[in-house]
Amino acid sequence: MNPLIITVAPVGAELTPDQTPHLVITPKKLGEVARKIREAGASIIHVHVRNDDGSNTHEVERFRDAYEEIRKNGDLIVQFSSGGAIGMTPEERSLPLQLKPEMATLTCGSVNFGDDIFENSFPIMRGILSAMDKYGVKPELEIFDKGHLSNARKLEGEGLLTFPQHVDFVLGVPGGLDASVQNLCDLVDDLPAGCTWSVAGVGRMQLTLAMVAIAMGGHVRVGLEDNIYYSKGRLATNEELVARVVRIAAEAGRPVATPAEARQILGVNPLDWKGTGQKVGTP
Ligand code: KMH
Ligand code: ZN
Repeated sequence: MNPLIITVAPVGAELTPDQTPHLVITPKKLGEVARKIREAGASIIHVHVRNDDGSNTHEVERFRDAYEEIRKNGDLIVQFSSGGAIGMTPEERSLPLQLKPEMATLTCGSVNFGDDIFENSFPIMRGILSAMDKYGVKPELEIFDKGHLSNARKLEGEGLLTFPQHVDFVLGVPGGLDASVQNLCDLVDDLPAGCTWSVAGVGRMQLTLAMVAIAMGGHVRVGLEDNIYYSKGRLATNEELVARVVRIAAEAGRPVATPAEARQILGVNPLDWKGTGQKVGTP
């Protein structure tokens, strides 16, 4: 069985500190969480950053500090969010890519997002892709709705993407495709040949879809960005969400990928980081 890649999204942009005491705010705390989730079995960390007061930011310096703290705490693949928070400009969302993270997300289309719209027009997607291309960042295609795969094909037709790619199905956002097993199977059927995929179920479907992905040979994203509960009424930590997936994978006979194995599976460039404290994004 192919090794299971576990991605953790510990922060997100929608959570507020009053919802859970486990929301990570400072880069230092993010580094500590990176160490804990690595020890638990994760291989990718999906990064959003916050100001000290908990509000959202997409400032390059904050990403630099976060990247550095993660690197001090181990070898996780670092994946920046290029989605940011609702209301951020496309330019703001692209700027941290200059730090050359190994990976970054590319949401493949606009989608209703609660009462808001998460805007990803073709010009926005082209702009983010061209920054990724410039800085050698591997995209993870975020698919919130069925049509987003068609949009990715259109970008391929324009020569801006090549397949296969790594794809993450984010299911259950209010306004996006529901988090059902049937929807996941339909999306997997529709994937271009050779793509690898993971699933991020929002809310209580996180666990169900993780179990289904383990059985189907896909990969899994967990973390407080998508779900803050371990079970009904009981708040989760990121590391215990990982530990549960690792236990289920073990029962299913699925080995868990180390970051080095995940780099190989995904074709991510090896670490350009040579030691604790080195600034990233400098030649
Ligand atoms: N916060 C959402 C509006 C991403 O990280 O690329 C977008 C998001 C997707 O979280
Ligand atoms: Zn995100």
